[in-house]
Amino acid sequence: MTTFHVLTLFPEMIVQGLTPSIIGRAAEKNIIKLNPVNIRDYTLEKHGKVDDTPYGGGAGMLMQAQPVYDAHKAVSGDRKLRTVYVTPQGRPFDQGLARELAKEEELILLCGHYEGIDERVLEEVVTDYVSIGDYVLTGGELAAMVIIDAVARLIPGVLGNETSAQEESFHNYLLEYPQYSRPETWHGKQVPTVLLSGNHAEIAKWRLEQSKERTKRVRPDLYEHYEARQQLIKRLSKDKRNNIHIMECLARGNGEILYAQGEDIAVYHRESSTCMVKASSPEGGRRLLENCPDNIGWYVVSQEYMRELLKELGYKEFCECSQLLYTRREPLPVGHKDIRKLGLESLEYVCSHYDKGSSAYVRDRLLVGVMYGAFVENRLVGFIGMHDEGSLGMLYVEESYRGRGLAASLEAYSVNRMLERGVIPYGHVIAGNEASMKLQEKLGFYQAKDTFWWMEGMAEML
Ligand code: 4FN
Repeated sequence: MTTFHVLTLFPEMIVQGLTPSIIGRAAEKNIIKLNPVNIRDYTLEKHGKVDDTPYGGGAGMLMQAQPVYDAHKAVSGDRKLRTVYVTPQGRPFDQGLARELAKEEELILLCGHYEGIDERVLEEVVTDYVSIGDYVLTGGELAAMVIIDAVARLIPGVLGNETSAQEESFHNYLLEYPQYSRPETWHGKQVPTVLLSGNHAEIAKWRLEQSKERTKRVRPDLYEHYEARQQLIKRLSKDKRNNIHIMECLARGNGEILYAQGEDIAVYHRESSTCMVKASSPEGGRRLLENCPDNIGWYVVSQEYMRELLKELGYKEFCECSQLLYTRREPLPVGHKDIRKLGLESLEYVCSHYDKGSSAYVRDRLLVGVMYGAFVENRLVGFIGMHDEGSLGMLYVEESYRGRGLAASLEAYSVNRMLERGVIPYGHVIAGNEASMKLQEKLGFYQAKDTFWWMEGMAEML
């Protein structure tokens, strides 16, 4: 459970601001915890004073170091917790930083008042300086609440399975298209006819055009990134089978271009700390790696020399695999009828049959709502899931239920769900798993020519 500690002079503001919202409901359900801490409770001054005038003169008052330090100590003890000071002098808050903060088990947010806080205590307790934008506020509480709202909704389970934040990331960093609801005519204004046509392809096309037009007009900075990603996708599509993992990462809107020089390309999927790399030569590959941050948890490479270069950097070969993709648009027939989306109640079952990931990872996949199970006589006997970076995997069917097409049904079922969301299903099959290769072939997946390697960083890189 993620805990948000908020050090503030106005704890009731945090409570009242967040309790009625979805975030408050998640706290009620113990998915997250809100812990507002009143800094004033920690002052050693007998009248409860927490502020004083600044040395060197100037207008207003400053929050003193002692109460802030002791409030922080009371929360953190001897632990080194990530501590965010919300301040106009901070790094601009954005969705990327929200995703990063959502990975923490515990966060401390420190809110300033008056003219701010004595610099000396900031030096000792703060790990991150974060700003929500350029305007003058009377206190940091609203900024802290903005951050909590944006971070908490990314925590699996906060929004519930149906509207998971993961699925929304398919927005691709474009602004929303205009939306309409009943009535069809209001103030003489007609709902655009295409939306009444029932033609889903036409509707999707219209919405994308509207999104692009709006983004280009009001946020040219966002649009530029979108265009760069689209262009790279187009270049990669010349060798779709070998590049689909990179293309899908970009197309789903959560791939960051770290490097793109000619045929040397590195795309980073931050949530899973996975960097997908395509190099055209050892020299190009070396230059590419020099331009990647050194704390990347995983690399996916498809050249032997890249594998070797990464070994030199301390990465270990995690697995060798083939890449497979499903390029058709038609859904696959699903033979087995009882396939259901799995929730947390299946955590133990999945963990006991899936040894490639931690139980925290499986829990996350279940909460995000991307795991499906096959049931026989109401008993779970196998499962499949989508990995955090977007590939299909974690396929398992109990020994005594094999040979009756359950694996094919599970995979067909998840392929169909992915097609509904407009993404191209692809996956990695570990070298030597002939049974899985046969299944992929039977379902109509194509195999990429290259061999792929997942390279794992050392634990201390993460
Ligand atoms: N604000 C600016 C320049 C100088 C001061 C401020 C200002 C609250 C304690 C900080 C403001 C804006 C975004 C925290 C603004 C934020 C705050 C934030 C904030 C009282 C001192 C103060 C940016 C206009 C040039 C007051 C601008 N994100 N001082 O607002 O805490 O997190």
